[in-house]
Amino acid sequence: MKKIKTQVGIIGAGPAGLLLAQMLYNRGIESVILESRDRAYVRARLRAGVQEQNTVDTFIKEGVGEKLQKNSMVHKGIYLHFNNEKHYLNVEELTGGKVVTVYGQQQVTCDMIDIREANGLPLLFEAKANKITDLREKNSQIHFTHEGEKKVLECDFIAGCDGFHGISRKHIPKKIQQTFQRTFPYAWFGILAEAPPACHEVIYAHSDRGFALQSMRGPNLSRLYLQVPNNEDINQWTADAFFDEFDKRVGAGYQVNRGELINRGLAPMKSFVSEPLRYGNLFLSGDAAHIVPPTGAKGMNLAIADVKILGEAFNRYYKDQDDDLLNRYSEICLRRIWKVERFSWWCTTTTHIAPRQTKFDTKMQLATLSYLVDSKVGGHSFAENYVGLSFREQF
Ligand code: FAS
Ligand code: PHB
Repeated sequence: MKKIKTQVGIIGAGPAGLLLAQMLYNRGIESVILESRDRAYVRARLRAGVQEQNTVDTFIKEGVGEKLQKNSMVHKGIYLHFNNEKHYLNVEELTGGKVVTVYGQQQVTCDMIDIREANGLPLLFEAKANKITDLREKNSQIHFTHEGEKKVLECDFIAGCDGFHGISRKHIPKKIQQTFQRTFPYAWFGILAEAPPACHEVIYAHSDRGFALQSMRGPNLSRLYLQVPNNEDINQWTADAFFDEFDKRVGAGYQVNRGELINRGLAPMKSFVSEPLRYGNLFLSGDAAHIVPPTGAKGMNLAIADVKILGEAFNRYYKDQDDDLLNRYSEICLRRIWKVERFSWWCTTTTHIAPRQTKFDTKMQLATLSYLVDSKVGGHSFAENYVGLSFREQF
């Protein structure tokens, strides 16, 4: 069986795996990325849109932010629509200058793939990791299938960046693993429409008909979401039915710009955390370790925050033979992960209408939203989470 060796074996070419590989390359550490899907599939995935300042700064610092700097949109605030009113939360003012950036996960994924391949670095597509062994030995092994052959990647460390449905989390022994989860009784029906967004910044809309969100992927691309039941048949919807419903939910005089639907998808909503993030030579990052409902725009940002710490931990190990940050990796990440899980859960339960929700529940949601817009403290609390919490230590 063919065996290849490297220092860090990375499972998954999503934002976590690709950024980690770039960070290691910048610090002279070898890695190989194994990605089960083909190149076209990975490059076509839409997903996240809003990036925290920490995420943008990290992409730029690691040399993958050039196109982001040219083509992204900076947002200084958000709109909250409720009770058929529209309110602006000036996030920049509330946080003393911090903003968010809209640049799709798809775009940043393609940028990192292009740079990885331009540098001639190993990124194996259609390479499915099947098993991980020897996690408590000096060298660990990833057993994978590639080009119809069974192969082994031998490495010092393994980064499980293989997302929620990957294999790496399953290699943490049940006797030390704890998982926590909540599945929400609704999902997001998301579309991409060839039409300029009617509002230049993101709109979060609470309505008795359900939640709606207006975002974008460029000056002429609207990214729109509607809360729907988990089992919604999204193919039954015509474009006009979607746009009509969207206008009703956003309200306050808003009129969506209509255009051709070029993508539609149904995203389930779940909160999930698996502790710890490490077992022996295996380190989990991103969706492999945690999932948040997309309402707070945190999924990819949390993945990047994990990797920023893991990349620095590997750097200190190989450069200074210092394994302290590797040993503290799980504890440091979980401290931030749980705060972001809370924010994402709170954003979701405050803005979405649950089945059998009572009138009192709805009044509590409206009072919370009203508090955000009427109170500087309430607005600041939302804003500091939205732009991205700072780390307790600097990395
Ligand atoms: P990813 O899931 O992106 O990447 C994991 C990679 O590992 C995949 O490419 C997968 O093919 C690969 N893999 C899996 N098993 C493997 C194996 N055995 N061998 C090799 N490779 C393997 N976040 C937001 O902030 N806003 C949003 O609007 C939003 N919308 C989303 C919609 C959907 C449908 C989904 C699923 C997620 C969404 N997210 C959103 C969250 C999303 O952006 C994730 O947080 C982000 O992709 C996490 O990145 P990674 O941890 O790299 O995992
Ligand atoms: C998106 O653009 O996909 C997006 C924006 C804001 C969110 C969630 C998703 O809160």
